[in-house]
Amino acid sequence: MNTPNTFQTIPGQDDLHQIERDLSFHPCTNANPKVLTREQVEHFNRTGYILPLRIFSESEVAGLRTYFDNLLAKYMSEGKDSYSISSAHLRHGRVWDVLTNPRIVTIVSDLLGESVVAWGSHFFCKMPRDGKTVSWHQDASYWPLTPSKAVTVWLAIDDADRGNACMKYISGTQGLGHLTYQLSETDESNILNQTVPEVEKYGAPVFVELKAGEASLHSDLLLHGSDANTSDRRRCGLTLRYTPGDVRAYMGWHDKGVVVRGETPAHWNNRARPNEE
Ligand SMILES: O=C(O)CCC(=O)C(=O)O
Repeated sequence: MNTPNTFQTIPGQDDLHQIERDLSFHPCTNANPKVLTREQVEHFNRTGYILPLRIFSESEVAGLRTYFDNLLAKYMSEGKDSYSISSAHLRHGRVWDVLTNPRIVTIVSDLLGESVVAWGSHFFCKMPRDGKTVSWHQDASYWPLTPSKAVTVWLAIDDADRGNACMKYISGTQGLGHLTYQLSETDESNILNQTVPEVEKYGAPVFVELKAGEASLHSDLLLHGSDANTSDRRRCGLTLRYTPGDVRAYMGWHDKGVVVRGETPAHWNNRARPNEE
């Protein structure tokens, strides 16, 4: 069977509007997490995020960074930009390995349960002074998935801090349901296409400062974004997306799935590791 390796990063508004989605927050009910503490689980339920989590040592992440440097050079030599490496686990074995890494999967399973499908891997690589922003948004608003139970692990490939435009969250907004957004204006230089306006009314931003090899974890309903990188330092993060097996995917997205915990749910594909590094 031929399975696709490329998917639209940003599905069309008309297609999304045709899907009936439950976009409400589903708190984690796991009273006996294996690697997270109960306080971290409670923090996730209250704020919509957990950070920082050390995943890879400095030397491990240095190896991953060298791999990414080469991958990026290859994509750029083909005329693509530094945000274009998306659904990378379907083409690159090394990314599939990170997506399925047991250290990450055990953390995510503490939140999502004993049936978990990994389905997304996208490098958000802000080059020095590239001028691009990620406007305030909720991930679930973009995704043809229901119910909205996905979590993202944002793995720092480079150190990320306020100086080179780390991500920023607004705590607690995962509990507000699907927020009204507008389509982004061109002058926002948004990598995506939705903007939730007037976010100040929901609280002050939390800056997601991470050392390379650390990760943050956020709910698909948490408001987040990032400013333009005005520094001379690159800021790359690899987003890894996970969903419990009872979540339904539309627009063919079930085909991106890799089952990382439990049996293969009837609805999802379970993609094998690609040979290409
Ligand atoms: O890396 C960023 O600046 C934004 C990432 C993001 O929007 C996401 O993880 O959903």
